[in-house]
Amino acid sequence: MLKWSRGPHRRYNPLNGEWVLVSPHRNQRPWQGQVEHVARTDQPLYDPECYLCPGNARAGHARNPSYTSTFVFDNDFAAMQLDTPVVRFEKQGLLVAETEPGSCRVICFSPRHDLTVSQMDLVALREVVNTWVSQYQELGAHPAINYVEIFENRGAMMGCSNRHPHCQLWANRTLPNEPLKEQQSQAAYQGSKRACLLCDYVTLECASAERIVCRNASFVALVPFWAVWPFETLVLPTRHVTALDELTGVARDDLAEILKRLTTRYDNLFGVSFPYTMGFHQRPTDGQAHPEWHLHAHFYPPLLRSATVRKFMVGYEMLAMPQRDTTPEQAAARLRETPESQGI
Ligand code: H2U
Ligand code: ZN
Repeated sequence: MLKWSRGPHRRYNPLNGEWVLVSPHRNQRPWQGQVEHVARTDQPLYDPECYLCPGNARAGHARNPSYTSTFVFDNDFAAMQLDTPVVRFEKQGLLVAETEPGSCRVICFSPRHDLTVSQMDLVALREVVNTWVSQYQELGAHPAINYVEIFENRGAMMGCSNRHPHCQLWANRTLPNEPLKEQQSQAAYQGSKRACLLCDYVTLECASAERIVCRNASFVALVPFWAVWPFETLVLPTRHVTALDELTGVARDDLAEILKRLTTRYDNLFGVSFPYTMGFHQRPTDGQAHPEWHLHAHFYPPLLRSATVRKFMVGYEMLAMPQRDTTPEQAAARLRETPESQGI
């Protein structure tokens, strides 16, 4: 990849079929744009104003129980409702709409208000993994639900409304756009090569190690060859697993472990509680086997070159294609150099 580390080029994302423009020579340009504030601030263990802390009031008349581990509730402002009847509207193929039944939940990771994934212990994180598995199974079993999206927004700049460690789950009837693109790519690859796209990709990446950040017995975290966000990573099981429910007990422990290690590296990279959006992509819950699907998590952190410079998808990126300056190889090397120990 040596000559590719200097000149402008584009890279193909085989998972979603899209291209990204890579311009390594632009890395040194001056920045006079907005400066973000993402300092690490001390949080109380319990915040009486927090709508996710145990025992506190939420919107409407709901009140959280005095939970001691994870806690799941139906989102009080759910974007979809399970009992929505399916109705379609169409005019000349130009005006098309469909009702969308679905369910939205919030999963609190811990009763502690002050923690982040990077700061939680492995026993507590394993409980989060267990909750993800059981929620995926429970909602996925509902006849109206064909896809379960589990995602976490972390930090105000990613639109997260609350510092309490939590994620969201949106489950609905149709495949959302991003999983749909990945479904089509993985099915096409499986059809033509009789192999799993991401199994083959993991094998390629592990052979070169250039973009690997860290790994354990069941998972690898890497900066994908086609990364768009500056420190974007992909967390993948190294053996073929279509969804969270197929992970063995050991692999569930290993998922908790690699998430802690990766998020600690993120925090240490810029010396702040690192903002990001992360989420899982996995087998649709439409009752089909979907052997083409390979479970993975995407991490999309917005920070660019320092803790205060943020990437926005605007201009050329909105109108033409995404672009990045730092190569995925440089980003992987920086993440690899960053220690995994707490409080650096
Ligand atoms: P974010 O931090 O990612 O915005 O998620 C918080 C969610 O919590 C958000 O979807 C919900 C919001 O609708 N919420 C409740 O369900 N009840 C409340 O009392 C406040 C917020
Ligand atoms: Zn709280």
